[in-house]
Amino acid sequence: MKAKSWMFPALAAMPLFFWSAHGSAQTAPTQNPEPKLTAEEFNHARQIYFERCAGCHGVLRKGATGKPLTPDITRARGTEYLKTFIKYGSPAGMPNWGTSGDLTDPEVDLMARYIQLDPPTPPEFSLADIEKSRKDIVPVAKRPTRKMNNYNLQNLFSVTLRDSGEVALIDGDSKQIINIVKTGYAVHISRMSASGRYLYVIGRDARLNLIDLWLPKPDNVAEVKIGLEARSVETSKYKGYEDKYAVAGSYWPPQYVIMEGDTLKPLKVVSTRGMTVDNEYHPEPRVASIVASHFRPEFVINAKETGKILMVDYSDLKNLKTTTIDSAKFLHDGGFDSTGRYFLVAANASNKIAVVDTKEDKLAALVDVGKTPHPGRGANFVHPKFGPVWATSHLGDETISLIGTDPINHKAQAWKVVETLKGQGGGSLFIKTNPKSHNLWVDTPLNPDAKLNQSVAVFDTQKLEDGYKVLPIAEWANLKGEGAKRVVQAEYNQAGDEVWFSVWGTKDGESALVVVDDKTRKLKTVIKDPRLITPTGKFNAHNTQHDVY
Ligand code: DHE
Repeated sequence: MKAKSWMFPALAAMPLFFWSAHGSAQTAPTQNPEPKLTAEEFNHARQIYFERCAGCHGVLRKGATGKPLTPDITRARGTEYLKTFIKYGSPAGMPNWGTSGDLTDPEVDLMARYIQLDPPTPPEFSLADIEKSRKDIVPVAKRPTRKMNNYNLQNLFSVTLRDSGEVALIDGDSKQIINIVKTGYAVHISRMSASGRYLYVIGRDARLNLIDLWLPKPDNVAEVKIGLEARSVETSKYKGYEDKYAVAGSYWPPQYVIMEGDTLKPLKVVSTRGMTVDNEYHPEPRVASIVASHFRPEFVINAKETGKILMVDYSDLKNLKTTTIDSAKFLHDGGFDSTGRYFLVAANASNKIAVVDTKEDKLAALVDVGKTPHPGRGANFVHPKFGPVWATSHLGDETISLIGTDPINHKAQAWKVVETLKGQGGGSLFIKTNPKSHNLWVDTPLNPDAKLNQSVAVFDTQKLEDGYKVLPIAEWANLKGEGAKRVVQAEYNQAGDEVWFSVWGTKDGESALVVVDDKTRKLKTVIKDPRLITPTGKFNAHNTQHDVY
């Protein structure tokens, strides 16, 4: 990857002692001495930190999903301690960067030293900067006025190719790759426009791509860089506003951007800096998940560090109205209940799920769950005893919490954990089911035990007392070579009768998609192709467009 502009281009010419001068003012006398890094090492470490660490620990290293890593803490720990943690990970969700093959021993050593230095602060990114970066690849006037291909677009999958900076568009019916589209680095999510025509793809490097699925071969028609680091994008879905606006949230700078849906022209940038739910100022409240309300012309924008949920009314961008809902820290990922009215979002470091009523714009509840909930978008099903529930698994323990979501017919259970299941282990990232299925799939890609991170657990939602079965997904993929083979994120096809898993290999090695027959839980097919480099998230067009999970 190319060096970023905020990577201090003058650094290479600077003497080494320049860096060792930083941070010493905060250093307590009992701490370890500040490690020395060459300019080259510093730049390499900063790049690794951006790609691997910033998401959990924050650009300013104040902590969120991961622990704070400011020099007052890291220098008290010292290089050897930090190296062990980075190399082997922890069952609470810290990946085993060394033993997985993602980082070499010298890189582990480098990172252990780097995080004992003061974090550099990247620059801001204004509306003018965003507009300057925008590319009108196929102007609206030159785009088709009707669908120009024969693909069943509702069953198309957008598959993140994490380390190649691309998405694979795969025809869910034939399992053939339609196109490999260039996108930002380590794409995080893909979202569909309300009409189902446009696909929005956001990279970790905050590059947003707009793909027109009506082209003879679906491809990019516009692109923009909305900041320096980002994870989320969504489009306006309320009646009368279909496909009109897109919104993207950035981790750095901490802000969100509302754009024209078909050109990505930025219209409004709003900072999220401010007070936390504990009334302390936070300089870096990163924008985590964003969803579009079905009940009002609003985006539901989750500010991670402040624990504030912003209901942003997009009906009048000049006189922008926002309802701010206090919940808990640190907000991360989430999804709707089966009716689409309630949004359930993980406040992961608080071990809570916040429930927002998007019809009334109010917090419905804060529900205590297991350690560090990480639902992805969660899983909705009808529990045989307690009625409709939404489920989350956890990064920090092996439990799965089922929360009642029906305040009308099952009032006593609404917004309470009605049952806690025991899964394979901690390190779970995503849980999934489908309205047409009785299977509840729970992955464990961040568990350090290869047996767990290479398989998936599946429950029968109608016979939960039977416990789970384990499917050896990575074994079925039969990948060549050593290294990580993490099984990650189940996603259903449009019909809800097959479920796709990524087997996330190393950048230079083989990866695959494994398709399982949902009814028999048997292997249906393995999709392998040299172009499928490190697949992670998969987004079925129908399920993403209609919030089916
Ligand atoms: Fe994700 C969703 C942030 C690590 C794959 N991830 C999300 C969302 C956020 C987020 C805020 C919700 C977006 C939304 O709904 O609008 N993810 C972060 C991080 O900050 C974190 C912890 C660290 C980082 O550096 O990025 C992180 N995520 C990962 C991974 O390591 C994963 C497994 C692979 C990767 O791409 O790096 C990963 N995240 C995903 C996926 C989703 C996601 C596949 C969407 C799930 C869905 O079903 O909608």
